Amino acid sequence: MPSPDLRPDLLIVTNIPAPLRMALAERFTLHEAPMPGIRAVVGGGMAKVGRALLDQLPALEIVAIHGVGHDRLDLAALEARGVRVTTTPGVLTEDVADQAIALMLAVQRRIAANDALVRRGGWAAPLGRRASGRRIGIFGLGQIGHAIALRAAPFASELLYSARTEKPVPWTFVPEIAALADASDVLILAAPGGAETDRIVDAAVLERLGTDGVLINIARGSLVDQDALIAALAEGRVAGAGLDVFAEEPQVPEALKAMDQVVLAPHQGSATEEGRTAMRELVLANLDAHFAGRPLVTPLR
Ligand code: 8YV
Repeated sequence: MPSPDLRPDLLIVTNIPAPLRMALAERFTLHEAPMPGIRAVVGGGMAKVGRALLDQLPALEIVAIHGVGHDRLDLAALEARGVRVTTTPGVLTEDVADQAIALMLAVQRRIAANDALVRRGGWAAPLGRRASGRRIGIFGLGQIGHAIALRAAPFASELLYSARTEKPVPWTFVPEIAALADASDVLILAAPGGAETDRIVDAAVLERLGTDGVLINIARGSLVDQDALIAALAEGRVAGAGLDVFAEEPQVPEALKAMDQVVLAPHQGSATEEGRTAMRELVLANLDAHFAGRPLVTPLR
């Protein structure tokens, strides 16, 4: 462990778990605001690092993301300045996929609403919907989308997916999201955020999902036109939604909180003891490798 004055300066740009902060504090001098000596930045998958911040960090060498998302990093600007970027792929895939399936089942079987009912002393519950035998569409078939597909397949009468290109998988490729929504009873979003997917689930896509349709989002809130979703849910133009992510986290619209056909989670996809331990270790391994002059463990590119 370097002596306190020799510890490199590190800037934390989002909320990070306390155990990660403690481990970083053993190796680095931590900062919450930019200063010229900063050599490393750490943040979650929602971390924003753009030109305005980079201009204040002339000594920056590495951005180590605690997560797989990097849609709010200006990768071109980082590359132009020779700043290295790492994420934590692989170690959260299964947990995020589990969360997608948990939300899918919870919405269809009214798990959250019924839990609240019983806690209020109630017993007479409205019927749910059968969760098996559904047409399940997955938008985005990267590592996480693929892991969701493996879990969803036993529930599906047909499993469909959208991706940039067709993949060597036994599921039906539907390139365009509106057509995917049309052919699905459950639409699960598993694609990265960013300009390409910004509000790609709009009123028209929700219309195609239809009155029996359920939307599950474990990706990014930015993929969904949240106002259009609220309107579609309120008017019964889609049946329900399971949402782990929102347009302006941590804000969740009151309208969504009031709907019992919706299951809400505070961005918990990767939030397991095991997943977060592995994510933390990977962030530290990447930073240790960088500052020891060794190859990065999981460089973004
Ligand atoms: C985390 C995420 O909740 O991986 C991502 O991109 O959004 C989540 O796994 C977040 O990064 C926690 O720091």
